[in-house]
Amino acid sequence: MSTAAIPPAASQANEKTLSEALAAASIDDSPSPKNNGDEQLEDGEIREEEESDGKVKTVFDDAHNFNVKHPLYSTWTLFFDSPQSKLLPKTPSSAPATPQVAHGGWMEDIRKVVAFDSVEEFWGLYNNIIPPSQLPGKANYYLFKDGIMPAWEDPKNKNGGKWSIQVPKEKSKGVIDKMWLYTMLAAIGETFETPIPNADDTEAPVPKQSDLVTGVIVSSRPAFYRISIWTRDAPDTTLPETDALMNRIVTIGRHFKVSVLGYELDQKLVTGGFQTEITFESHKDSEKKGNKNKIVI
Ligand code: MGP
Repeated sequence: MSTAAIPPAASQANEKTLSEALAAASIDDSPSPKNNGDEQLEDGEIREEEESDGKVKTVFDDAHNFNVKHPLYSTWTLFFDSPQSKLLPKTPSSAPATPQVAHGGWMEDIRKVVAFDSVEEFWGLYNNIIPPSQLPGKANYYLFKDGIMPAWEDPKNKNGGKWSIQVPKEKSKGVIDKMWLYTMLAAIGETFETPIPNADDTEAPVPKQSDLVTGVIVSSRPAFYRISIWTRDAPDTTLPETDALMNRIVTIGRHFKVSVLGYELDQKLVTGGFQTEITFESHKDSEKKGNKNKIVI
């Protein structure tokens, strides 16, 4: 697909936003207090770091000097690329966290913006970056979990696949930002994951829910936007829904369609006269031209 010229205003805004986010990264990249070993938080527990005056300040009390953070279940990293970002000098924070993963140069122009592990940091980031509707013709935001690179080659992605929806650009400018926000919220809130049956019946420390989603992506292209949800496993598409993995993958797709994007389950997706579908394909299949091994909902 060809690369559209970036309007100067968008290009400047893009660069400014990226530098601001990178500046924020130098603060936010510090190791998470919940991982420093001496004090573990339970899931959903709120860390209260009292200041010397002993007062707890939430973000609602003081938008800048709050001392309570609401931890996310996982740490997430936002990455970005655009034709413009490829021209910016590389910085240490843009280096892949797992340089040992061979990705044929794919990661070289993808820049790490910031990692975060709390609700407050997420909103701080969200409020300071340009939304997808303002991105240039060819650009992507990648929001990925726990040091996973947004590349097929990452070990956590290589056996996986993606759900995706593509919507026409001009007709979707008014909705794409919300679609992306709700997708990110569903990801960081872990709402795509499903409970693992019988996990409560065993004493062994088994996970209580699946951990299938590795990341979410929004892509701006000259004619359309695309939102994708990457998973670490991909079922054989010929299997019935009674297969456990197939069932979990289909559940993610339905949750995306109905709860995140707000469509009816059996609704045909037509945006401005353009018919689209929500489809799942494995990364291995998506490399093949004209791949037919897709799940469609
Ligand atoms: P794309 O951007 O995901 O698809 O991949 P799109 O939007 O249909 O195409 P575009 O040309 O408009 O961007 C485009 C190309 O990037 C692929 O055909 C691959 O060559 C390369 N590519 C994409 N991804 C996600 C990867 C990846 O994870 N690893 C590697 N090595 N290459 C990738």
